[in-house]
Amino acid sequence: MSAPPLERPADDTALQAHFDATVAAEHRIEPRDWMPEGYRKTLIRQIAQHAHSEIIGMQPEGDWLLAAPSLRRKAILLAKVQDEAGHGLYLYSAAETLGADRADLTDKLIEGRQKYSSIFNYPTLTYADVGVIGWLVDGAAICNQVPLCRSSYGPYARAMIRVCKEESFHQRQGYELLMTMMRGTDAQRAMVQDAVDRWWWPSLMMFGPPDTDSPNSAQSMAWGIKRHSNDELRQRFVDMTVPQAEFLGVTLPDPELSLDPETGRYRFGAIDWDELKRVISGGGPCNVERITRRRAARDDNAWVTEAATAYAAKRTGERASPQAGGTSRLRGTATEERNESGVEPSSPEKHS
Ligand code: BYC
Repeated sequence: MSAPPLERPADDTALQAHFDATVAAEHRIEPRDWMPEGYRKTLIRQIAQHAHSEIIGMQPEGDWLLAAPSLRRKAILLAKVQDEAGHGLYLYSAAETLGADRADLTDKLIEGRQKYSSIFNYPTLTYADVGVIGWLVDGAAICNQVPLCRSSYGPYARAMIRVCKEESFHQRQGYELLMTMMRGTDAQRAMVQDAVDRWWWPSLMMFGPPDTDSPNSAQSMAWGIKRHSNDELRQRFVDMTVPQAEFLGVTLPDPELSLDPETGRYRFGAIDWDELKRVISGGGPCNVERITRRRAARDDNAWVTEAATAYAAKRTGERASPQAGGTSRLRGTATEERNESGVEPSSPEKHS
């Protein structure tokens, strides 16, 4: 819920006070509302990174689409990878409500001026990796993103609700795939264990640096953008995942993992923060490959963007002058859809 807008123009102090009160009351900041410049910039930074992660995140699993072991597995994986594309699109749209330009964000990603999640710089070596990404990577994403459904910025929070529903399906399909493989042959069980060994530590790094070394957390939490610290979310993920690993029958590659009887939470070993820094700054096993492919997708498909932009401009012109000839069928279709649903045909609400 958004706080009622100010009734008359106010100076910056009054606007800041209204913003602070809105955040403190757990109401939502909406695109029309005044917001501090730092809040806008932080949101664009985080939402853009999040969107880039979804789009780059299609690559490691997408590599297996042509080699899925059955038609059923292929259909599931195709649906998942398409979902990630959809998540990227909601998130770029949310960033646009803050004044960002989608093409500019993509350029910044490709030029290394914006980040994407470290986790997608690791290779997918066997089909067990598809299952482990669903279980661990989407599991970590759920831990991180469910609290973002309560983020103070309305468009981001609302996008997260749908994203989390789909991530939940992603996690389940991953776990179901792993359960199937664990009931299979020794070779299949070994593949699962090998994938768990390779993805466990990178999954813990997804939550970001430790709280003591996280420059953005304090301000983001004060603004209600982030709801929990990196370490708290990482701990929740470990607590959630250890019993799932036991049920699956795999060993998590951490000899220090043990239940603390006093807190009921799991203690775990030291994370290699140098590895996270290296991967974030371009030195992971697949950074070059991921960005090269993203650049090729942008350049090879520029004609689609140009055609879509020209078509959208044409439609806008038609709406502005309804007497223009030759397009009544398209206009009529749009009007009928709007009348039936009460929203614009292109509005995401229509499909939710
Ligand atoms: N990787 O001050 P901190 C998915 C950066 S995709 C790379 O703690 P913050 C899926 C951080 O950006 C979902 N960079 O930052 C898709 C900052 O750099 P800048 C991905 C990282 O923002 C396909 C610096 O390190 N999820 O689920 O307070 C298939 C200092 O960090 C990482 C999201 O994007 C990292 N792991 O907190 C399957 C969630 N960690 O920007 C699945 C939304 C830190 O100052 N994002 N950095 O240059 C967030 O919740 C927060 O941005 C983070 C970082 C927790 C990631």
